[in-house]
Amino acid sequence: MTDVIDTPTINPISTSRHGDVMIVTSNNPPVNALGAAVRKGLVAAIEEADGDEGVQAVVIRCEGQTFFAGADITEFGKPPVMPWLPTVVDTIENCSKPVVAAIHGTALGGGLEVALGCHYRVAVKEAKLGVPEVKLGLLPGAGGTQRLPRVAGVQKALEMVTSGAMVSARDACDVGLIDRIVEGDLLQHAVAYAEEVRDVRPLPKSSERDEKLADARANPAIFDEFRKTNARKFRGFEAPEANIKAVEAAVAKPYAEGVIDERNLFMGLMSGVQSRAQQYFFFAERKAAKIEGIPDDTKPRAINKVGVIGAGTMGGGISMNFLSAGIPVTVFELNQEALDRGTGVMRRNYEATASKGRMTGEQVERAMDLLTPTLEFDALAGCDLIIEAVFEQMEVKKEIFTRLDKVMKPGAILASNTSYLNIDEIAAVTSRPQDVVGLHFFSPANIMKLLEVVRGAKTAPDVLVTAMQLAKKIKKVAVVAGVCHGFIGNRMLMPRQVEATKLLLEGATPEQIDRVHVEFGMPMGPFQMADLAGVDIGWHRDPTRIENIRDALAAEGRWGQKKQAGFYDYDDKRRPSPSPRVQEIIDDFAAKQGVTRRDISDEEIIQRTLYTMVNEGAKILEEGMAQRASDIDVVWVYGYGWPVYRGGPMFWADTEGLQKIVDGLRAQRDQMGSDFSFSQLLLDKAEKGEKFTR
Ligand code: 3H9
Repeated sequence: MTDVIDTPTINPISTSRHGDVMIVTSNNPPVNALGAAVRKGLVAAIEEADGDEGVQAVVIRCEGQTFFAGADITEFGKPPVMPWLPTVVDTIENCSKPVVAAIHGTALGGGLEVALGCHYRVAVKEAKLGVPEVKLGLLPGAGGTQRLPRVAGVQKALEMVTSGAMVSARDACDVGLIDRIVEGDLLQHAVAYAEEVRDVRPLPKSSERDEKLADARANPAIFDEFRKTNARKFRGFEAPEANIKAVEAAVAKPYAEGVIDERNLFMGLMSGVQSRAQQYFFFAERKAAKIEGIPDDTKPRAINKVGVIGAGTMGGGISMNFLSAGIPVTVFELNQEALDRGTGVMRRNYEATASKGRMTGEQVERAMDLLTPTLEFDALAGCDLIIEAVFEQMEVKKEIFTRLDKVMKPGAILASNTSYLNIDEIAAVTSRPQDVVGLHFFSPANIMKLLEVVRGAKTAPDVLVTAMQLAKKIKKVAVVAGVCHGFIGNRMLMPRQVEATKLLLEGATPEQIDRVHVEFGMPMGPFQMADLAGVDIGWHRDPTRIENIRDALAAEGRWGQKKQAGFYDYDDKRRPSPSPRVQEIIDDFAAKQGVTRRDISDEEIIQRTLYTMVNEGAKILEEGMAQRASDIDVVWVYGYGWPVYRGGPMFWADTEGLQKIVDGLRAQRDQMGSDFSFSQLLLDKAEKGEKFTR
């Protein structure tokens, strides 16, 4: 590795004086990432303060929306530019004058490490602090894993480094991460604080403290307990374990040795495919919000009131998103019983959240107060956005949209939560197709982060912009999809299901196929998913028409978990076990179709189920149904739990090698008689040695 000495032209770091306090200000929009110029400027500023007798203390602060949001992720993978962040943090800590961090917005990753290098930290009460490196497949690599446990304690540090979650200024203050919370003018308070501590010597250095390590030194078993408690959460990820090891080193070794372990662990993660996948995904998620072909200055429509048609599982979950964001919702149902049931479920869901301490009773009431249940269709008229969430039947949807067209005020957005149906056909029954859009929420809609925004042929640009901005407001990640059967996510699910079912006939069991998917990192396999969603979903409801295994199960009432029988048998606690009856059904079909059963390898299961998905993803891309390959990955990570450390199906395809995928698919088609068509884009890219993602 060669070091590059950078000579930035614009210095984002400026200094000024307030009496004998030097104020060091970073102005590096949008998030004050600690890029090379910032790092260089910080070191220069500290050296200036050190060398100037007129300076008695230093305040480090940031302009704009936030304190430093961490290392500049766009620099990762490029040749390192001096000075390194660890050097910057050490320089700050070794300053001969007290340095105070003045924190607003978020102090994240390297940003929090800079704050930990400072001798004191003051923050506004709205500030949040965290070390989200684990979400990028990394660890805090600028001394953070060594200083954090010394300042906040080992248990808190373990929680923070392995979850990446932010803590509030109040919590941070409670554990000693923040010295003072201030209200009003942050800079003024920080300068006053600096004046108070200007003569304190020796200066408190995070790296030299070890009183908070004592408990863990006396009881090193806490690390294995922590691993055990969180084993499920960390399954498949490399970074949490490396983070734990680094904190373990902080406890077991002197600081100078601990940082060497930290560096080695950091470099190990950085060179691995998981962190590459997770960094890729960080940008994929942000790119998804950008809509191609729409002018940047397109203004969103105001959404102050939302209407939801249907108070069932979907409608209720959708409503909760808006209520939680403080947006009033009118929910419509056909009869009082359904309405009461729906509102009851919403209240119980909120109360369950409150009982886990994630909401206060007051917040529950505030959310529920924003809900207006109604049996009057006309009561929806004043809403700015209507989301229809009734059954997946085109005729029903058309009828609703015809009524909406008559009732709704001009400019209202009319959305359907359909998961498969043609938005253009629905829009065509209205006189305002430009106002119609698909908003496909994923179940449970109040929890799942994904929102597919389905762009109809006539959907107006400002409707799309509104949908994307609203998604952010209700804490969803939105991806634009084109009109096609199943849009992005469900469309790719179909070939996977077809292939998984064929594998059953050829000799695999539901247990084997599901296990292979879970080992791959999915939260559940295709048959566990079918049992959870309902084997009867999409069933033609004619018990005499048995054309496949699913029909046979549905005809026998094996509708999945809800009936305690589906692809698995379930006990009273919904614990699954392999079903002899299902095996009989599979054997019967295999015999009827003359399929010779054989041993199926785990590798074959991965190839056949996932390669066909990739092929479908490539078709979606070539047809323009997704704007970019990374959008497909966002859909799969947030909508179906694809393991983020594998980036998403398209990123994974690139790591697998597109030629290998094409060869695998060819073998599948020739030997197994699989009857899919190839994506030309996949064939072309494989031939040219290209990738879907960068
Ligand atoms: C680290 O620190 C490693 C060290 O421990 C060790 C080093 C040796 N770099 O999210 P937004 C961009 S690892 C570069 O939409 P928000 C982002 O791509 C780092 N760019 O805003 C977007 O660009 P665009 C640990 C970054 O208000 C724009 O800023 N830190 C970075 O919803 C706005 O972002 C993290 O992981 C970055 N670090 O949320 C923090 N961060 O406009 C990551 C953002 O072109 N950042 N950008 O699409 C965040 O969590 C959120 O951005 C934040 C603001 C909460 C700060």
